[in-house]
Amino acid sequence: MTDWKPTACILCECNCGLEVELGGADGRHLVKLRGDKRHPSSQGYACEKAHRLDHYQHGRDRLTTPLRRRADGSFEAIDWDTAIREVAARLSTVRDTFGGDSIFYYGGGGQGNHLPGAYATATRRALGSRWRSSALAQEKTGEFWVGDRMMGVAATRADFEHCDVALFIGKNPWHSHSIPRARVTLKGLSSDPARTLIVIDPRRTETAELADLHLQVRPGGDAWLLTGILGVLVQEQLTDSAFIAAHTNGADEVLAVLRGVSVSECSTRAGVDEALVRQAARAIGTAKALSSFEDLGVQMNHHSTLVSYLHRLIVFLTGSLGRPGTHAIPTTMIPFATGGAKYSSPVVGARIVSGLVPCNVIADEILTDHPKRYRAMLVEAANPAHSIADSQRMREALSALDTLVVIDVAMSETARLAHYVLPACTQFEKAEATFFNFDFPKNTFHLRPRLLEPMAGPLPEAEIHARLCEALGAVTEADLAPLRAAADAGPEAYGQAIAAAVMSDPRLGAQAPVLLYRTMKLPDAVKEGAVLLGVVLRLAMKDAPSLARAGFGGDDPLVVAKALFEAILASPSGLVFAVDEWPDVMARIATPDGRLQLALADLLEAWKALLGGTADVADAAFPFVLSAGERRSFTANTIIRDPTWRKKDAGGALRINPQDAKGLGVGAGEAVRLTTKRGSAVVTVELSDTMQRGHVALPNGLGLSYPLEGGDHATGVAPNELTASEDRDPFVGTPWHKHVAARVERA
Ligand SMILES: Nc1nc2c(c(=O)[nH]1)N[C@H]1C(S)=C(S)[C@@H](COP(=O)(O)OP(=O)(O)OC[C@H]3O[C@@H](n4cnc5c(=O)[nH]c(N)nc54)[C@H](O)[C@@H]3O)O[C@H]1N2
Ligand SMILES: Nc1nc2c(c(=O)[nH]1)N[C@H]1C(S)=C(S)[C@@H](COP(=O)(O)OP(=O)(O)OC[C@H]3O[C@@H](n4cnc5c(=O)[nH]c(N)nc54)[C@H](O)[C@@H]3O)O[C@H]1N2
Ligand code: SF4
Ligand SMILES: [Mo]
Repeated sequence: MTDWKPTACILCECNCGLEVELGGADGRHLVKLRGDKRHPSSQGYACEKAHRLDHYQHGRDRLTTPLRRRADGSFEAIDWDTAIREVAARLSTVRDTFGGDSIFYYGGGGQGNHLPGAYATATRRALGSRWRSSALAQEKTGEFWVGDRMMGVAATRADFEHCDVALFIGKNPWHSHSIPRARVTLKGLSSDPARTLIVIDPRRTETAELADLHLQVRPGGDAWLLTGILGVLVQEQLTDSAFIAAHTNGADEVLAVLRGVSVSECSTRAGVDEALVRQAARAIGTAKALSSFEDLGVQMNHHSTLVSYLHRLIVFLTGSLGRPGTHAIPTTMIPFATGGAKYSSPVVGARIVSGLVPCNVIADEILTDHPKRYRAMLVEAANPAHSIADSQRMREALSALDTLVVIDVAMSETARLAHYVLPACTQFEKAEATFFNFDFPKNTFHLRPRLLEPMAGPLPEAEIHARLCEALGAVTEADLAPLRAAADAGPEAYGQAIAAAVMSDPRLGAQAPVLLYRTMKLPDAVKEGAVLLGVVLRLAMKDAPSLARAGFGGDDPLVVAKALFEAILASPSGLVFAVDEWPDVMARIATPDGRLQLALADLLEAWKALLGGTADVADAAFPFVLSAGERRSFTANTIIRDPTWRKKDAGGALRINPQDAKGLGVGAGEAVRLTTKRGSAVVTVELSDTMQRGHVALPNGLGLSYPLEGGDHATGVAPNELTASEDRDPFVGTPWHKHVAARVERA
């Protein structure tokens, strides 16, 4: 009999529920894995990557002890007391000398772990740290900014299960997922003659292979293509005029532009046959229910924020919001995307969306003598030395800091540059959860109990932050003692005591995560879930009707929060925490007058400038367009560092069209030199007729140093050795990783 234990996959934001059998010599290996049918969102689904998770748990470069950098750059092991004392002392010295806002926080969670970010709020507040960022500021901030201004809400999600027309723009969900049970949903769309799957991608991706209509856009041509589609919608009267009249402002200005565009010219500039553009636009315009999703292919590309705006126009002009099969605004566990851009970064004045400094300006905010520069940095569950554009410059910036502290499970590229490295338990050695569930009308949440006892050395982030806050003097034993006493008296007394403490004293309010973690009585397997009590209390105050429909009703938010919290603890395979109704969506539009704002002056101006401008001319020295960082079968950012986990494409080949390869005189598996204005690398090629001519693609997450036989060894190319930080969106600073001018030569 197999002893299946519930957990979740940590390799993409779907976090499919898994069941795992432990085994191996020490009983700590993840030997058998399968999808967990009881998980309310994934329902037993899992892709091929999940089966290889033992490579994460047993990485050879796992950190087992705190490390301190020596003067010669090497590391020495230190004990936890020394590490916490010295880190707290160094960071508080930076705070006292230059102000807490010179301490920058980066990360807080990857694809499977968002509890660290919740605990880190206590440390950040103890330090007075204000500025922060994460990978979201190199992908989603353009979409959030546009969403916030048009809807008063950063983002929507789409109901691909029930739509009759599905549109993916720069998104390959066959591999990258991001929607529950992606392959099941895609196959359902593809096999049903009554439904239409439309894919906009320069490459004939696995998703495009399933599509009814593949619009094989010229790389970077999406603004033209979406304009062409919008032009057909307006010129052929396929818009939803009743919806436009009832719910939008500013339509006239947008429609005036679209009445004047030449669909034929747009199609030419986009590199797509005009008949196909018209066919796709008609399918979109006559859809009963349109669902759409834009992702990195456009969000990390030229005109990215403009494209997010044009995409929103397609959704709103067709009235594809607030009905089954269209777009929705789900109830989320935390409001992690706020959208608004009310202030700008302290050194270069970059627009800050959702509270996140654009990743591409971080180096500029450090490498300067500006008095407001960042002097120290706390990096947690992220690898910015590898994942942010221009690795060379990021390394220079990270090395220029007074203090760099990295909390990670493994010796990452960023940890190698740190003054202190603090080892964290893996995501199977502690309770974990993410805040990336956006399903509608039912949304789910999954607190996974720990699967394995922690090993000696690493600590959960909750414990690390608690110790740091204690060492900083932000939480004292005198604060904790009464709460412990209340916990002894029972849950009622505890709830009242903690609520009274955090509401009466702002200092304690700031330390709520630590107070909860230190004093709540919880089983060891879910101890790190303590912070969720505060999270669900906020939810109970904000989204009571949605919680009530999921079975967590009541007039007193404290009682509702307690019931939901207990249900979370008692649901090791996840639970439905919110049930919405479609009419809720329109009621959630949070613009001042409750209407969708279609005319955004700055984006309209950029759009008109594009339409009136001449075509870009490629630099003859760099005739190829490189997409640096494609999602493939065995890529998962830098979560799994061991290259042997990759069952396919072990070396991370450069994909190139066979005709282009022939022109260069290179054959399959041969090496080429790939050069951009920023760097150069040698890489083997994979000939693929899925690539259009002139377009080449490198996978993401490769080029990691890893101890193999004969010493540290990097497999494949680290994509950001080839990207430049100035290549970014003019509005929100998102990088153009998918559109890097490159040269390919025989090596
Ligand atoms: N297997 C796997 N899955 C993952 C991840 C992973 O590392 N590996 N990472 C997760 C994360 S963090 C994210 S953000 C998502 C990202 O998910 P996706 O955005 O789907 O991932 P990418 O493969 O980077 O880019 C998508 C597509 O953009 C296309 N593209 C390139 N240039 C253009 C262009 O000019 N126009 C258009 N329209 N398309 C273009 C590429 O051909 C590619 O098919 O994936 C998540 N899922
Ligand atoms: N050129 C190019 N660059 C890109 C992209 C691209 O397409 N092209 N994609 C971008 C995107 S969309 C994203 S999301 C980012 C991803 O890049 P990052 O946000 O930097 O994150 P990851 O690569 O996921 O790194 C996760 C880190 O967390 C560590 N880790 C794993 N588990 C735990 C844990 O439990 N606790 C702690 N403390 N650490 C843990 C891992 O060892 C690893 O060092 O990359 C971005 N960079
Ligand atoms: S990689 Fe994503 S889709 Fe695949 S099993 Fe893991 S969470 Fe699910
Ligand atoms: Mo991402």
